[in-house]
Amino acid sequence: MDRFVMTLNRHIIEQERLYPHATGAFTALLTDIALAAKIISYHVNKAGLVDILGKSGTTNVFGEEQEKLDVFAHEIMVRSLVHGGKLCALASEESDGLIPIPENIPKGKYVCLFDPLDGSSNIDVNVSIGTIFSIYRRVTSGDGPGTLEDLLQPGYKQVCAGYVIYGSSTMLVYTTGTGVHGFTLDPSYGEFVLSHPNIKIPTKGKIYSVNESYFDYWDEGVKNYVRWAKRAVPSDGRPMNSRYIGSLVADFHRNLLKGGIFLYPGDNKSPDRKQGKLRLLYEANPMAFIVEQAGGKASDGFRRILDIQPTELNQRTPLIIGSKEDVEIAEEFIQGKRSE
Ligand code: AHM
Ligand code: MG
Repeated sequence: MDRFVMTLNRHIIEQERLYPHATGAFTALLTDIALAAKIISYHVNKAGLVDILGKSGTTNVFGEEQEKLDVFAHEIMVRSLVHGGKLCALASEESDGLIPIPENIPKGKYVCLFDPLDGSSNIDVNVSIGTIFSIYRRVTSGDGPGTLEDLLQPGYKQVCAGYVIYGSSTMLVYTTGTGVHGFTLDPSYGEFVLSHPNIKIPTKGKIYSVNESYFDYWDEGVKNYVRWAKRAVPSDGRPMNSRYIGSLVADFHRNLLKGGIFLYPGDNKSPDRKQGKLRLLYEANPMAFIVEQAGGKASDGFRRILDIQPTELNQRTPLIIGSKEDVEIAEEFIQGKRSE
């Protein structure tokens, strides 16, 4: 089929045909997520008009209460997803605990976890931000409400993961375990169109992406890796290039297409940062599933991210993710197997 006319909807349907017992639940779920993404995208694009329309927490010229964009994105995701009858529970980085499906709505066989607007502190300065999502099959039997057990699954059990990046254009990138595919929103007719089929991350990249202001708080292994990455050794392509936006979806997306490594290690700046900042279920797992499907790697320095058994919804994890060789080199430093 001509690439130009491959819309997200058609693509999902074709992917679902690969599974003879598929019920169409998946198509419905991803369609709901794509609709939420279009609504959020529209509002993110309008965010620069806050000075005209009124800032969050105030009233706009029409006397209406303004909502913070990340809270708004959370509500749009929940409203788009709860009514479809395909989910038995949800969880969002923007809310504590399991989000139940209302009583009058049938409970489906999937759960969805999401970060509705990651990097939202960047909205004010017009930096790309994103929505990240992750879908699992429920593990509890029956068709009753889902439980925490359904949500606390290791990442290798994901059946779908993706993100939407609100950047110079809006893109939705997703995997169902058969490669990674990227769709760009054509604003003229409001459709996501296949623009990046079967994305593969280069095996080795030139970019390292980390918040170096935490350098003094890192373990020696992380320090040694970053020292290695920036040392000038032209024969093996170093120094690597430093690029850090501070918006996970944007940093990850660039590295996925160009190759490289993103690190958010733990540090000792304060006791709650031992495991870094990023959340296993809402940020690390979906990105790890995507990067592996693209031929890359994701680790906490010692373990494959997708093998970690979560114990709580808000669990944090160090994240080292990107091109396979780059992540493997970083792991060697972090594990103390090499120091230069
Ligand atoms: P958020 O979920 O509160 O938006 O925070 C997550 C963001 C990521 O997008 C980004 O990688 C990280 O925080 C940046 O943190 P830092 O400013 O510590 O480098
Ligand atoms: Mg986040």
